[in-house]
Amino acid sequence: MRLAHDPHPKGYDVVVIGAPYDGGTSYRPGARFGPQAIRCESGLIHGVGIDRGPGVFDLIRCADAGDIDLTPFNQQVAMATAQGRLAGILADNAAFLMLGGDHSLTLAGLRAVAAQHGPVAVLHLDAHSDTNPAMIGGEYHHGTPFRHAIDEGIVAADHMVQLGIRGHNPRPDSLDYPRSHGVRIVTSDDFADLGVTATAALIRRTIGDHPVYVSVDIDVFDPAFAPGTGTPAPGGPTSREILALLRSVGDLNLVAMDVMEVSPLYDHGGITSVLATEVGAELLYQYARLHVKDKENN
Ligand SMILES: [Mn+2]
Repeated sequence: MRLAHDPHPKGYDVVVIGAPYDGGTSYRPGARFGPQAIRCESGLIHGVGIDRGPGVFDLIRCADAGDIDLTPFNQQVAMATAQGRLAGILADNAAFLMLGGDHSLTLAGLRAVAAQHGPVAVLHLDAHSDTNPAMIGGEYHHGTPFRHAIDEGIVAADHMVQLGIRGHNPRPDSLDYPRSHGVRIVTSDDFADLGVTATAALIRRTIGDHPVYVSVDIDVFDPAFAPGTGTPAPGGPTSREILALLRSVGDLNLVAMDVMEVSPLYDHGGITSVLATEVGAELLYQYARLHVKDKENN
């Protein structure tokens, strides 16, 4: 997005930061190359949208902090590094937008955010609930971050919405865990039935004014729109539907955002990275909308 590179950001509204890591991936690898592909395609974005008034970068201060220096050899070290770096960002700035990287790192993001804000509400857009138990000997992988977050008490599960869930699960009872903890699951079919407006209202009702972490797994989109990802799931929403829904999240109290699971190795013509950059831009717009509204109220 042509943002200035600032490796030691201080005083920004949102710091964009890459998390090049795919050690938690269970199927297709390559998400470690997500941040560089998203950045490459993000040159398209000027931060000024049609009929949207002032440009987003005229409303809020943003910087690109570069990538977190993540070892590919030790998952515990990588997780701790990510958490430390994101906590440092939050100590000196208002919010971050992390570009992944596989979804295991969202647990690091949630830990950093909870240390700052207490247990947070979550809006999680994904084909998968990511609340699985340990699998193939791995306790922490990209199918588990929200289970650990619930277990650790760092999210307010009864103010959590998972949207776009569909496809195949490792076990028949895979969704029992989140549902039994109060998580509101809106499947891909539910979303198609409800439509954008009613779904946005449901999200607003469930999350309320709680500080909220918005996590977007790019595989929430149908693979026709986002083939470049680790675990694609056919039968998902279109880019127009999800982007329309995201235009409502500025009604929420956003404190952190991420766009995860872009694997350029499986992409075609950069369409997944282009979409990821659009999602990131929309989240920045929504953060700006919230921020300007707050300024007007104060
Ligand atoms: Mn997923």
